[in-house]
Amino acid sequence: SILSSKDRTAYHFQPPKNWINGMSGPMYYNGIYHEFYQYNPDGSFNPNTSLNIVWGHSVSTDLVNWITLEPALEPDTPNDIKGCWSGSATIVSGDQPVIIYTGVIDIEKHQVQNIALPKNRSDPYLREWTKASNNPVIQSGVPGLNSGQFRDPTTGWIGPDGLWRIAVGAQLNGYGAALLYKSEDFLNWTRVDHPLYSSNASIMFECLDFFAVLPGSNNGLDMSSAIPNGAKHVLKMGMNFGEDVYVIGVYDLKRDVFVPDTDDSRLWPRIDYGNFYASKTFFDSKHGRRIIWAWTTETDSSSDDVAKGWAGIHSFPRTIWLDNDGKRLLQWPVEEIESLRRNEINHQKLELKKGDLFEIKGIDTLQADVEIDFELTSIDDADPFDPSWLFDTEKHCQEADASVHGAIGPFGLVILASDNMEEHTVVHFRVYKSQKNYMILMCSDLRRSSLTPGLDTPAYGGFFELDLEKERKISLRTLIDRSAVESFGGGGRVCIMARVYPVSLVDDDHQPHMYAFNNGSATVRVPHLRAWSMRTAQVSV
Ligand code: DQQ
Repeated sequence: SILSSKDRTAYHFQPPKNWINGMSGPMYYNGIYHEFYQYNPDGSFNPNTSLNIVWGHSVSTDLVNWITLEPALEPDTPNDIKGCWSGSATIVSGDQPVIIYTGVIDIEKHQVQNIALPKNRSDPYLREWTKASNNPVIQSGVPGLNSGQFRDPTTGWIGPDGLWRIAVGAQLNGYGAALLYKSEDFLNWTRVDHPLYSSNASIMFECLDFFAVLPGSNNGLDMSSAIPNGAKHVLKMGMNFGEDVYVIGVYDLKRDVFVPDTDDSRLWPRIDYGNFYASKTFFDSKHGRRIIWAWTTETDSSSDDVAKGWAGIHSFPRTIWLDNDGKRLLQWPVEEIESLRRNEINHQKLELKKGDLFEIKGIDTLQADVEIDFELTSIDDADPFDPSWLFDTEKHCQEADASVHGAIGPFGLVILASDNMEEHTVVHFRVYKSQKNYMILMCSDLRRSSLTPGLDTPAYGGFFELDLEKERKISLRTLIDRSAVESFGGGGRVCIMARVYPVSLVDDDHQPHMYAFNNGSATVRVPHLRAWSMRTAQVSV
């Protein structure tokens, strides 16, 4: 794959060098966005053996351009000597940022929770953090709790009793649990005798997140303040050490428990159906929105990563909110990304018959933002949908690639394509008729994305529901950023982040091709197609 620095992404977050993994404590405070991240100061390899993970720290005023600072937390006390693992930031009483994070205390990786406070709150970049004298503020010591699986405390939230609460991911009696703790001062914590939620759907919950949402409103809610009536709550869990799944439900304030709308974990949607894990949200009080972003791994070899000197990026920050029907979260790149757009191209009223390819020219096809609407000419002969397909969405994208004709679809984008199409990545839709509505399958198929052997090149997939009787339009937005392809289907109902390493892109003056295509029997119209070149952001100044 590409070993030169050329394949650094142009506008996705990554530090100047070395390995990063999950998010930690993202927050907005006093005009500055803070990105903290799991960072390996020793190189671009996975630190799970070196056990020397620090909290890398970068700051921004626009979520697009970032300044790299010195690490905020380093393993330098008995309470975190073997790693400063993930955690969260909470703005307490309106102006006091507090970090609560997991410390690894020995080579067996036993975990405790610690507090850190800014050394000097008048430093706009909050460069230095002081660890609380009463650390560890939370220890395992619970019957049935595996103290090696006890981490990633959430941002705190206030209950009607004025007490702070946080949840800590754990393995309790062999299964995933969100353990609940309460505090008056955010410094001294006591455990609540029951979990906020637990489930046998996973043996552990990593990187928990718990936040309130209002159906149909894309304004975020601040968990440091009282939550309006009618709000739903979302519990996000890192399941089976690799999938960020979310559950919409009700937070029962009296019993202090989370009650999911559905307990069937096979129906719990993923935040993103691609390479996206250890995500965190935070409330952005500047714009009144909730923002989510996640860790996206490399999918080339670890020797490639050592050679190129960096490994791991973060997805582009997305606004996240609850759909009108209260059944799905929607996500969309924060609008600040549009500051990177230049030389727009625009096509209207295209028509794509079966087998048609429409080449999209005139933009930088290596660093692009593409928005395309597909309008269906007919929906009557859609293939039938089987609800069991929801239990393994990737299978359907693997079984039927873009060459397999369906009644309606596949149609979508072919991107990062070499001249002879030997290398290409496909993002496409297929339309199915279900009992009471239409189900759309979105695939991001990486199987032909690179000629380099040994890469992880799946065909990611996710379903979303659309009422095509009301509107026969399916939208797609794809952010192309060299080795990152981030797609948003149906206005953000399904999101798929992916990594690709096409070798034909090594010589930069060679622009890959981009096409809109239709391989379904039914003709598809494209009322709007807009695309932009994307400038390179100042990501690690
Ligand atoms: N990575 C962190 C943990 C978290 C895991 C350690 C998620 O805190 O559970 O780097 O990938």
